[in-house]
Amino acid sequence: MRVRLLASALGAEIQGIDLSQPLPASTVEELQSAWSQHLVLLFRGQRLSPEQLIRFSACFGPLERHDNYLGELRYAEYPELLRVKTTVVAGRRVTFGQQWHSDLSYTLRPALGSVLHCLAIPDVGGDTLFANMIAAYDALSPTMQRIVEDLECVHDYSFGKAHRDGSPEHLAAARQRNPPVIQKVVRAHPGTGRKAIFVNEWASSRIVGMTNEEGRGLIDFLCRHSTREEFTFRQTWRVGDVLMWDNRATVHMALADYPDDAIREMMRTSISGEPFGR
Ligand code: AKG
Repeated sequence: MRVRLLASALGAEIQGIDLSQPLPASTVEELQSAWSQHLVLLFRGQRLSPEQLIRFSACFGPLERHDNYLGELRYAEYPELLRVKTTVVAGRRVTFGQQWHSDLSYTLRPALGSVLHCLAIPDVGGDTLFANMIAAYDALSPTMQRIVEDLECVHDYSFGKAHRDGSPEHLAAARQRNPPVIQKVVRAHPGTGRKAIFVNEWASSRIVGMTNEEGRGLIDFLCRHSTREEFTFRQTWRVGDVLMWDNRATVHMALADYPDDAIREMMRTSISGEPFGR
């Protein structure tokens, strides 16, 4: 197995592994360790069936069943799989994940990580950005680190742009399925003990115990700060890519910069995480 860095902040390509085959425990251990270190791992040139993607993902923990998602985003036979594709919400085109976010941060069990397999990608555009929230935490001043250390933040699924811009009925249904939850603003990565900012543009709506003006000021600063260019890696997709990200210490965003009629489709699994909110 060879490891090639993809950016200075995070991301590594792993070469020499065929993910369609069952992996020996020693390889899974090596991947775990590379994943903790680089947070995003990319495998090129894979052609996985749904079963193979599920088997590979399950090497890293139990998988989510995506009950929150409906209709065309689901595979009837595979509850562990999500179809990540462009949809229309209330008459508007929505690229799945087009705001910075961390998967399932709006639940009490945010995902440990997710694995995306590229099936179709537009000729132009459709990249995904990732940001390293550990590097972003480390770059805060000691005074700001002390300020955010014990803060808690409300994460609200319906806060996301796709829902806010939808119809009132759509917003009400999203809110009913996902009541807001409270998460710590700083969390330690269980693999390395390093602290990460856990706030994102999609779901972080307010800081517990602060006025809206104070809290929004802080959330907006943390979101802007943590997605500064030097903390990011940009994935330009090829069909057959498999990419896994650590959701506890990164945020990501799909870019909606491709033509309206282009097809962009991925198959995703998410690995269940431990509760760490309140
Ligand atoms: C997600 O699966 O959470 C996404 O944000 C999708 C990312 C992508 O399609 O590039």
